[in-house]
Amino acid sequence: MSDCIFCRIAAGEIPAELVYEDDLVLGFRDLSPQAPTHVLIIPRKHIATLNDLQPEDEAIVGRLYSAAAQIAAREGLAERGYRTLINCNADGGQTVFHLHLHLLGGRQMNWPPG
Ligand code: DGP
Repeated sequence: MSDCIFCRIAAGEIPAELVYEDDLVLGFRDLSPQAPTHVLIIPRKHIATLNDLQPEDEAIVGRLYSAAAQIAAREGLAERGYRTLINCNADGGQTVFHLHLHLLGGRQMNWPPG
């Protein structure tokens, strides 16, 4: 989608600091990091929210998580731990309507989240 900022990052039209790329997903550093490591992992395919997932997208969701684990290992977070999360719609705090998995690490995470 031409008016989607994450589609434009995936297309290379907007710069981002890429940390991971494969045939289904890519990972790049968040513009406004909330932790020492804050990476967004997105599908190449435009899926607006978690509500819009179709049965045929299940492989993409699996890949989002396996990419997150690989990035966490590369960033030295695996043993200490890290958090992954997907915000959905207004109450979930979603601001960019292209599905993305947040990977946060490098500090102690709080629970419950805000
Ligand atoms: P969410 O609130 O879950 O929709 O998270 C959207 C995240 O996207 C937020 O942490 C800031 C980040 N973000 C927004 N625009 C850009 C951008 O142009 N580049 C990058 N790298 N991150 C962005």
